[in-house]
Amino acid sequence: MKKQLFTQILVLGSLSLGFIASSQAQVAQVIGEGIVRFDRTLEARQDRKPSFALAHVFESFGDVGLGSLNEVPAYSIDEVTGRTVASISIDAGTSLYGTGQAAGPLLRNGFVTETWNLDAFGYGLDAKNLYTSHPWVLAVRADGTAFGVLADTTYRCEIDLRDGITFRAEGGDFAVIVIDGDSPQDVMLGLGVLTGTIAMPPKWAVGYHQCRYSYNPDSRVKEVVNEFRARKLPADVIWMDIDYMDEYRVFTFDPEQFPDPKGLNDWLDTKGFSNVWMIDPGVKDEDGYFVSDSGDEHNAWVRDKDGNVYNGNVWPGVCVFPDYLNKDVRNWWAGLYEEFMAYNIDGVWNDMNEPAVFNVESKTMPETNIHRADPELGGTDTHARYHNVYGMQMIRATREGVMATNPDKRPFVLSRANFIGGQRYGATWTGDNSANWAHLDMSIGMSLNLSLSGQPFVGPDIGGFAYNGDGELFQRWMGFGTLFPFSRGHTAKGNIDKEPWSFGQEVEDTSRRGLERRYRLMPYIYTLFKESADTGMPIARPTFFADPADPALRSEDDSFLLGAELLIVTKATPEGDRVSAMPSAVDGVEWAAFDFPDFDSGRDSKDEHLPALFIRPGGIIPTAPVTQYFGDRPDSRDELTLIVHLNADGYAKGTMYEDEGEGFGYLMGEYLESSLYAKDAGDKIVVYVKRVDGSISYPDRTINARVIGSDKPVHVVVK
Ligand code: MIG
Repeated sequence: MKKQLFTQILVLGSLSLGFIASSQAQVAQVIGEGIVRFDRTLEARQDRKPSFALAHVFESFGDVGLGSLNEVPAYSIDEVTGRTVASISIDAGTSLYGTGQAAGPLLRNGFVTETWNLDAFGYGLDAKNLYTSHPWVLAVRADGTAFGVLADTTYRCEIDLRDGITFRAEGGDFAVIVIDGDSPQDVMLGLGVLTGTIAMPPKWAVGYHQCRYSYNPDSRVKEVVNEFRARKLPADVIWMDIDYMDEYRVFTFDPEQFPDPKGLNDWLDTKGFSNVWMIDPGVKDEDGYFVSDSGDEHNAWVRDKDGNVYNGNVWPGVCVFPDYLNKDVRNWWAGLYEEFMAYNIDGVWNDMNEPAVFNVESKTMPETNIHRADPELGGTDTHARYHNVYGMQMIRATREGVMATNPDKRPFVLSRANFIGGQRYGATWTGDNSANWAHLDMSIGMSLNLSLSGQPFVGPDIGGFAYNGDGELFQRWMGFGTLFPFSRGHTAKGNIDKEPWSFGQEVEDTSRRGLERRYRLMPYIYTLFKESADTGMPIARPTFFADPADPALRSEDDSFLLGAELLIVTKATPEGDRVSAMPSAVDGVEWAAFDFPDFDSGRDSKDEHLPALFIRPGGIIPTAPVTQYFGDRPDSRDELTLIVHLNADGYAKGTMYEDEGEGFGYLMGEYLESSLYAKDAGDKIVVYVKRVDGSISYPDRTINARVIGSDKPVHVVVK
């Protein structure tokens, strides 16, 4: 369908038969396969502001008449608010998703949200705006075909889904981009083309992360790490929150509590732990403090409407704020990481970058503040215009600094504030959630809607950030939280301990099983990261992706898919009594429940606190032996177990991507991509593992296959 449209447009364009637009009429141009960009008028097109969402400038393939398109936004100006309005009507049976970090359920029909990045500690289910902004809606029609709508504006923008799709944005005209697709998956690929994709992370970042506000002093960091290893709880990363700093001055270390950060990081290396350290945007305004002084010299700070350096209060007291919209400032900021990363730092966490400001009702800087944005970004203009991309430009600069310092390593940056397209620079999480059942429940839908908005490397604070919660809540949350793309336990200052062992043996055992599942599934999960880096496909996907035309799946958000093959069915209520809608059987073959029968951890009875796992009919999931961390047991690549579920034709397939897990050799072909096939050959089942791409040699290894529901002998052939 969309291919036809594309060719038709190209023909039109090349014959110059495109219609002639009057300056007052709405215009549309094709910018990609199935992708059309609309402007309210020809003038609006000519004056269009540079896009932050798009990965690069998209030239037009030619104009297109509105009459030939499925979805056309109706533009107007709201006379009361002055906002520019763009509406798209939807047919009955159309389900709406996306809108970024939306509080409440997965299905967004009927909800109103707004893009305005906000420090929203303790947010509720009715939050209108949260930490990140994604003016984007994915619409799935009754027949399972889909389209996506991007309002390409950085300004405050209401997304009203009560009657169709309506964007109401401040700041004047904006383009609307519509992606038309045969399926929601198809639309996600289009979004990947438009807004870019994640970079392949270091493999350690795909492991489990342990955080709290804060692990201090350094001896406490070591204690926690030693517990993980002693208790055989797989984990890869430990996080240093703000208390490591010298009175919250960024790029400094508390001389008493963290006297030797390099020594600490070197010690962590010996334990197989990677480290992530926090850096905030607010710089203490203080003579003699090197960041403050050198920022002064570089004219780095955001200014107020009168041209004075803007001051706001954050952790260190009175602060100044780098103007990340400006290239020279980004370069200066990037340069600060050279010395910092030399402490053997692996990853960086940029927090508070909405930016959060304490002493004001708006919780951020005045909208009248001035940013000296690069001409290509739009030039000097107000904070109202650039507020929603402040965090995104911060992590852009951070990433550049980390890369420049360690050019042979893959950077890992986590950001609290972000904007659609910001997946190009870092991962994101769902901010300061709370330790209660409503938030446990919501963490699934919220992670999925972020995934559907171009942010695949995402997850919540497992266990809940605000408040304590109890062991049962923690146990259930760890059970499925270990399967989110970004998997990190975290909690706020003053709360009880929330490590996997903090609630006693039973909770620890469940946590271990959850963690072991993640590490067993690592070959599969890592393959999904590669797919996402290549194409923009989400890693965690809503269950309706299994069958987009099935109306029963459209509001299902207790379960989710990892990739296309694995369905994870959680129990998201305290009673665990809510029944999840399951994808239908395919030609009579059901999705099959499976588990790892040989948990190392003792109890062999089924753990009711863990989510149930199902494999798609016709799917193959590659798994590995449990490791305690990436790089543990170099020989673990010597063994693989393929979990196979044959479809009605006695056939299954899958794929597997492997590389060194670090560095950029993979960009030069140093990887191994294998096709996995299984086929019922009557008296036996034959499983093929076949190289399709990449230059690294086959590891010498044992490959086992477990065919669900079959007693036939299995024969594995490596080709
Ligand atoms: O105002 O650095 O969302 O994860 O632990 C709180 C302390 C500042 C907010 C982050 C949270 C982090 C905390 N930060």
